[in-house]
Parts: sequence; C-alpha cells; structure tokens
Amino acid sequence: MTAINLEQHLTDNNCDEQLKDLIILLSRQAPKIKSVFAHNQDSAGTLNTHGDEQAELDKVADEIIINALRESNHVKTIASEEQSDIIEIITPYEGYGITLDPLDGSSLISVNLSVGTIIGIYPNGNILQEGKNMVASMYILYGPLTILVYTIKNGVHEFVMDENGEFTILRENITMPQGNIYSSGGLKKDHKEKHSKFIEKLENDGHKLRYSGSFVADFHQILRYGGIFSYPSLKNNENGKLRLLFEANPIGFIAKQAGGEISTGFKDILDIIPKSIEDKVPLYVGNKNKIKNLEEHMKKEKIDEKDKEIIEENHINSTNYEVPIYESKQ
Ligand code: P6P
Repeated sequence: MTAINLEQHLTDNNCDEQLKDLIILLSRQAPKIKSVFAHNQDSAGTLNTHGDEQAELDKVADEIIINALRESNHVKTIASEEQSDIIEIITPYEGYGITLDPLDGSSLISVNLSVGTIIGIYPNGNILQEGKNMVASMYILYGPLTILVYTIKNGVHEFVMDENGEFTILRENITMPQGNIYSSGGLKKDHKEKHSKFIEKLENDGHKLRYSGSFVADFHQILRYGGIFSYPSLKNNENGKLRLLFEANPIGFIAKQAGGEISTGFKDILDIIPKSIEDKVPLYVGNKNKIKNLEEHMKKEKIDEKDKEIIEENHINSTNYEVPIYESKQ
C-alpha cells in the first residue's frame, strides 16, 4: 500500500482548501531551501532586526518562502524574523497571517547540524494575536532526513521528504511521552537561582542534557522522546532569547496538540498578546507534567535577590510575583 502523502493527509483531515493549498505550497519550498545549503554557508555580513548576524542562507530561505507566499493569493500578512517590518499583501479575500523563521539555527549549517523552518498560520491576516488563535503550525527540520511536522488542531503528524521533494507520512498523532531529556539555553553564569535549582532537580531525577543550539532540532527530540526544553529568563536578559512570534508560538502550538505545554515559567505562552514582532519570551516547553512541576517550582522557590529588590521597591505581593516579560528591569 502506498504511504499517504501530505496532500492526502490534509484532505482526509477535512482541511480547509485554502489552508491545504498553503501548507502544500510551503512544503514545496523545502527542497529548494535544502538545495542551496551547500553553496551559501557564509555570513551575509548583516544583522536582522533582533541584532542577530544573518547567514547568507537566512536571506536566501527568507526570499524563497516570501516569494512563494506572495504568489499564493492566500496570504494577507507575513512577519519574518529576517524582515524588519510586517509585509502586507493585497489579496482578493481575507487571507491568512504568517509568522516565519525561515532558517532557525542557520549558523549550525556550516558544522552540518540540523536546522529548521518554523511557520505559524493565523486567521484574518492578524499575526499580533495570542498564539492559541492559530489555525495551523508547522516546521520543517533539515537533518539526516528532511521531515515536516504539522498540526491543523487535528493532532501532530510527521512526514518525510523523498528524492522528488514529496512528503509522505512517517508518524501520525504523535503524543509527547514523559521522557528524561532536557535542554537549557543561555550561559550558566547568567541563569537565575530558580532556574538553576530546577535544572539541578532534573539532573538529580536522572534527566540527561541534550542541547544542539537549534530550537527546532532540540524540540523535535522532546516531541518524540519527551522531557523539557528551556531558554529561560536570564540575569542579563529578562525575556531570554527566543522570539514569541517566530519560535515560541508555532512550536508551543504543536507541543500542546501533542499533549505537551509551553510556559514562561509562570503562564501559558499561547495566552500572551504580542506587543510587537520583536517580542522575546522566557520559554519552557515539553511534557505536560514537567511543565506543571516547573510552574509549581517557580512559584514556590524563593525569589532571586534582584527580583526581591523589585518586589520591595514596588510593594508587589511576592507570593504570585511573576518575572515581568517585556519590561526590562535594567
Ligand atoms: P544559543 C538559534 O539562534 C536560536 O534562536 C534557537 O534555534 C536556539 O535554541 C537558540 O537560538 C540557541 O541560542 O544562545 O545557545 O546560541
């Protein structure tokens, strides 16, 4: 029996025709992006709006996907990590809003590690709304295999690309097991005491560190094997490093559809109303029980010295004090 391809799977799951066309169109950019890996390995010598150095590949992948979306007639707005402003497209009808990280972890290509494309799809062309309002989310992971993971709120499904650029089913209805791996981003010296103590607990409970520097690759391991990924609030960077729109929301949407959770350490990230496309957020994503344990830990653990100053200065009720995201303490 021939393996079901992505288009058939979307049809079998009663996916809206426009949305199906859009997901298929996005999947067709994967072989084009993969084909340029070998010859675009240098830095572009420019910075993106987040101040990150752009690899040539970031710009090439960005251009490939945005050009395809412009021709699709299904897209009203595009926010890309590699673009400074939201791209507005005149469409004959409403059209979707797209958030795009064209090549997350691109600096790893020159050392042949896995990198990914992360895409969030919003209704009514509005990408500045809570992540929980997405209609679909997907990522493409360029590793030993090129795989595509998607959800249209019908569970989480994984496909593998063949030599013709066709995606066929690999795993259906993926659920996140308990697992015993963890990832922890940022420098240890910049970790706040609460986070360090949480990591210590994980290690004492037998969790093994798995961290590649590519969020998509590290998350995919958590999706399949369980565990928890973190890029926390740091002493020198209140909101951590990862972007709310381009990384946290689309990955968190998939995590939840697989029975997992995503949290700032205090609240569900998919409930956050973005203030701008630049927003960053402290991030923990993984197995539901581990996220629950984390949030209990963060609420009861004694507060960091710096937080204590803030509480005293502002007479905040310390029992439910939450690290303010979007407001730097500096
Ligand atoms: P660090 C890649 O630049 C990225 O945005 C994520 O893919 C990854 O999880 C993180 O940053 C790695 O950051 O500080 O370990 O280099």
